[in-house]
This record gives sequence, structure tokens and C-alpha cells, in this order.
Amino acid sequence: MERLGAHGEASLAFAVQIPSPQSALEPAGRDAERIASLFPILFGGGAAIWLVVMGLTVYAVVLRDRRHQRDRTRRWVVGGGAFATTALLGLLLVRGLSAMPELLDPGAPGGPKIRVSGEQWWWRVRYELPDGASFELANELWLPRGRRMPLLLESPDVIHSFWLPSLGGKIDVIPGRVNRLGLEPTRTGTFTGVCAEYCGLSHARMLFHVVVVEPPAFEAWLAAQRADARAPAAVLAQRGHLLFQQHGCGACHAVRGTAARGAVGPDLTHVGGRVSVAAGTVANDVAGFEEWLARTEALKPGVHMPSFHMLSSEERNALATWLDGLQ
Ligand code: HEC
Ligand SMILES: [Cu+2]
Repeated sequence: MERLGAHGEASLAFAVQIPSPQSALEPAGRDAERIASLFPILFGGGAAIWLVVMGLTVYAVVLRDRRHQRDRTRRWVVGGGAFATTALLGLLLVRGLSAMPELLDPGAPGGPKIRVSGEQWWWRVRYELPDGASFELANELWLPRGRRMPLLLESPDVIHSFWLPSLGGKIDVIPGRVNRLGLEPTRTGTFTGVCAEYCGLSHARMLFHVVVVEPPAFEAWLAAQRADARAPAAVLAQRGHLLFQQHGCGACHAVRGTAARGAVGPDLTHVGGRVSVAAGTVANDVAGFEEWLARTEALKPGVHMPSFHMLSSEERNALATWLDGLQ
């Protein structure tokens, strides 16, 4: 639902010029600005090539039947059609490639490093802090405005592609390799990205959010994320935590500060505070968590989490209340 909402907004924004959370033509980062500045150049170059080729075609057709003109026609077609287009394409290639080194610049060392792992069908995000501490979350990155941050991208299963058009380029995420990308946001806000390389059944359910805030808010977020999960105070949430233990959720999920240490699925320590659940599949509220537990496989075909439809609706409600409270 959340996902459809996000897409609806994007297309509406295109029509009425509301800032869009996912557009390469409304850059909110240094790298996206560079890419957007290539657009008129590449478009103009492409238009020039089209005009040259069409002009020559018309010229050749008009002169086709005049025997004495044949040699001149051939010269124009070969010289203009082959040489001019190759030269123009060459210039465009050089202009495009010259932006690459800047896009790959990881920024100054010493700050947090962000590891992003594309997995079927979600994004594992790991922050490694300069003091050696680290924490994990899923389908969400927070970045400080005005500071360049290095991303290291990898995958344990198949090829995915990390595409965040508002902030930077698109980069493939390839098993057995670590790809690097720098991101330097210039505007605050919440932006969305997707997987741009078909990777299996739920490829289209791999949305992620990037939240850009001012540096002090970023530091506060880091401090909150590295803290352990809060113990539930209300009886219903305590019952939810108990059900989580009884149903073996901890075999796949970690919740820091509890006995759950699984590493197959997302770390749930602060899941209630994320923008969406299961990579944009359901909204992040009690109803969203209930729906996720009741219809996991239907919502996300092929998902590597079993549906827990054997739970009663009271049990689902208790679990969802506990998850929602993990802020
Ligand atoms: C066999 C491993 C496995 C078990 C058992 C399991 N999960 Fe999951 N879970 C996953 C995986 C994998 C995902 C990621 C799914 C996706 O988005 O593609 C996930 C996603 C989730 C999410 C969304 C997390 C996020 O950051 O968006 C929640 C919430 C969740 N599981 C709760 C539970 C609960 C509660 C239980 C027990 C009743 C449970 N899971 C049992 C593997 C498991
Ligand atoms: Cu994909």
C-alpha cells in the first residue's frame, strides 16, 4: 500500500511539480546534480546526430537518380553518416566518462562507513562507526546533509542494482565484489530508491528510503540506533515478545538487547522506527505488522520468511504491538 502511495506521488509530482522522492531530474545531491547536468548535453548531442543522419538521408534520396552526382552523394553519406556521428558520439562519451571519477569519490576517511547488501528481496544496511561499533538495519539509510559518505555495496545471492536517482547514480551490486559509491546530499528530505536489476520473484518489492537530515540530527540518530532495544512496558507488548521467542523468530532475526541473534533476515532492534516494513511492502504501524505476519508469502512472493498464519489474530496483534514499539 505504502509502495503504491509512493509511486502515485512520484507520477503526480511529475505533472504538477511537487518535489519528487525519486527523480533524476530533481537532484538532491552533488552526484545527482552532475548526472542531471549531462542530460541536456546528451539530449542535444543525440538530437544533432539525428538531424545529420536525417539530412543526409533526404539529400541522398533527392540526388539518387542523378548519375553524375553519385560520387558526391557517397562522399557525404560516408563522411557525414559515419564520420560525423562517430565523432559526436565520441565527444559525448568523453563528456559522460569524465563525470565518473567524481561519482566514485568516497569522501574524506574517518566518518561512518555504510555497507549495503542487496539480498532477495531486501537491503541489509550496516553502519560501521569510527570507534569500532556497528549496527544493522534494513531498507533505510540516514545521511547528513552536506557531508560526503562512502557506501560499500555487495550481494550474497544474485546481481541487484542500487538506484537512488535523487541523490546519485545507479550501481550494480554483484556477488563476490565490493562496489563503491559516494553520496553527498544537498537537501534534507526522504527519498526513495529501488532495485534496478531483475533479481527474481519479488524484485519489484525492493524499495528503500534515504532520510537526509542536518548533521546534529544525524549524530542523534546514530546514537539512538546503536542503543539496544527498549524492554516493553505494556502487558500486550510483553506477550508479543514472548510469542517472538516461542515461535523461533529469533533464529532469523536479531533484536539487540534480547536473546534473538539470527542473521538471515533484517535486524529488528528498531524496526518500529523505520519508514516502511519489508522494503515498502506494508506501512509501518500495528496493522501493517499484522498484515505482514498473516500474509507474508502472498504479499511478497518467494520471500525467505514463512507466513505465520497459524497465529490467532490476538497473537498477531500482540506481536505487532511489540514490533511497533521497537522504535
Ligand atoms: C526463516 C527465517 C525467518 C523466520 C523464522 C522469521 N523471519 Fe521475519 N523475515 C525474514 C526475512 C528473510 C525477511 C526479509 C523479507 C523481505 O523483505 O524480503 C523478514 C522480514 C521480517 C520483517 C520486516 C522487517 C523490516 O525491516 O522491514 C518483520 C517485522 C519480521 N520479519 C518479523 C518476523 C516475526 C515476528 C517472526 C516470527 C513470528 C519472523 N519474522 C520469523 C526471515 C524470517
Ligand atoms: Cu532486483
